[in-house]
This record gives sequence, structure tokens and C-alpha cells, in this order.
Amino acid sequence: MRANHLDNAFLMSVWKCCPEGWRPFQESCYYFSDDQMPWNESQQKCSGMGSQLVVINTEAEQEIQMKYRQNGINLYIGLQAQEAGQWRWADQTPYNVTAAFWRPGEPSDDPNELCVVIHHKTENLQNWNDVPCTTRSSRICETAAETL
Ligand code: 2F8
Repeated sequence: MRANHLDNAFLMSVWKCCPEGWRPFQESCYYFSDDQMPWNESQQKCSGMGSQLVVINTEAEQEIQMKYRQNGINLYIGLQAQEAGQWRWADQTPYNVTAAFWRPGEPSDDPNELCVVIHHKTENLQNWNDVPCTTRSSRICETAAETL
């Protein structure tokens, strides 16, 4: 009886799997790169791996980036503007200023700073900074976890 019960629990559970080297959280997998390149190339590298630059939808998702990252490196996220102040997520999720995690004093909204990194030194959740898109930074790619 007991064994049967456990078997059923096992079979009915849903497994979420990430590729090797990717970090799991909720329904997603995240890849933190060591190499550094401009924002466009970073996005291309992610899409070449079936993913995109991370889209941060919740505070919990922002928190997990802090848990997994190594301090000392700027990390591109999937937030970019065509014009100063016109922030857009790479997957077209509407940008919501009340769920944004800018460093104090950011964004600069400088027309030369249209791409966003998680700042290399900030240790709290308020850590986004807008930088020139040509700046070479590491990146966080996100893809959906595989359901088994
Ligand atoms: O102090 C904020 C300021 O710091 C740097 O500029 C000196 C950042 N630039 C880069 O990281 C390339 C600015 O984005 C930031 O606003």
C-alpha cells in the first residue's frame, strides 16, 4: 500500500529540468556568462542557445539573480531602449516602472545609455544601471525549463 502511494506521488510530480551549467528557478533556467560583449551580441549569443537575455518579471526573479551571480561583473539583462527613457523588454513584456530595480540615481536616461546591466558592485536588489550598448558586459540568458 505504502509503496504504491509513493509511486503515485512520484509519477504525478512534475519535473522541471535545465541544461547542464544552467541555474533553475521556478519555470526558467538561467545562464551566467563569463565572456563579455556588447548588448546586441549578447542577445545573439543567448538566442543561439535557444534563449534570450533575462526578462525580470518579479522581485523573486530579481533576487535569484543576486543569489547566482558572481560579484564584480556587470551582467546584461534583456532591457533596452530605442530612445532615452523608452524601456522595452526583449520579449515585449510591458516595462513596468513599479517593478523595476534601478540603482539610486539611475536610469541616467542619457541617449548614449540605452542598455541595462545588473551593476557589478551593488549587493542589494536596486542594482540596474543603464550603460552604452557597446559596453562589453557578461550576460544572463533565460530559457523555459523543460517539463518531464
Ligand atoms: O555613477 C553612475 C554612472 O557610473 C558610470 O559612469 C561613470 C556608468 N557607466 C558605465 O558603467 C559604462 C553610468 O552608467 C552610471 O550612470
